[in-house]
Amino acid sequence: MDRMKFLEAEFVQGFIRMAKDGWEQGWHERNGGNLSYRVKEDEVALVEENFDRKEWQPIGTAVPKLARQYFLVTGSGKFFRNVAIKTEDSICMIELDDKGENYRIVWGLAGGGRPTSELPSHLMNHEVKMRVTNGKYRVIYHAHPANIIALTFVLPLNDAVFTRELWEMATECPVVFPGGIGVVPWMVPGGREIAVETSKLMERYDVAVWAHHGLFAAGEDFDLTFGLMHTVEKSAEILVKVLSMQQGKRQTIKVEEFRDLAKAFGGELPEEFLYEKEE
Ligand code: 2HA
Ligand code: ZN
Repeated sequence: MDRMKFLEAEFVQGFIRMAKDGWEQGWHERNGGNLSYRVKEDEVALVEENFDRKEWQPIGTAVPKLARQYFLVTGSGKFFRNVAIKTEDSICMIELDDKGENYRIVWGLAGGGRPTSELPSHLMNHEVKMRVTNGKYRVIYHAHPANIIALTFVLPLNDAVFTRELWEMATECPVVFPGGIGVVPWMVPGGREIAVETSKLMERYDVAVWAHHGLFAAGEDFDLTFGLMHTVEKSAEILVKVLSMQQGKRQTIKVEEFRDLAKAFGGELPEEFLYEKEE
């Protein structure tokens, strides 16, 4: 395969486009949010000649299953707004050591800096998702969409309630995230503890809410991961509108209708989310 300039590589272009799309959605005020992509071996080979390896730094957690893998990640304190404009200063590519305990920057953050403050959460989520999807999932995305955050002030912080309420607000939701959605209670961001809690939820879900903070989504590629974030936030927006118009819903999608939907799409929806509600 021909070697190429870093910024021309398709995976780098995909990363840039996703950051731009997230900014345009209004999900990334100031330095809010972060994005990471687990780079394929042939993609590493394609851009390797551009590398300038910096010194090893501790990750702050151990991800042994990700040893020696490469990731493209946003920088700590960097603005999504700038990813497409000042790419080399806003993102970096990192390499993990053979224990999965340290990383080093191999490209980017030209003006200095570190990878995202949520690196432990990103890497622990990657480690879980790589295992449970047999290596298929490569993208972890954290954003601050306003409507899903608003709901964490009025709904109980409970996986079943968030799943069911979001499923009800748009028929495509149970098709897009049939596994449901997890909820992490408020915690201090940026460390190992919140990373551990989030990665436990990622064993089962592709998407997890951080109460009063934002959303984490995981997926196979940029389109699917962005699309998941977008679908969840759109559904949250509809719920916020409904709750703003009147107390409760006049009508909604019923439990039997969810079962019909599952049948029509040849999937299954976990029964624990199809509980009977008190009217
Ligand atoms: O500023 O979103 O969670 C980046 C973040 C921290
Ligand atoms: Zn955040």
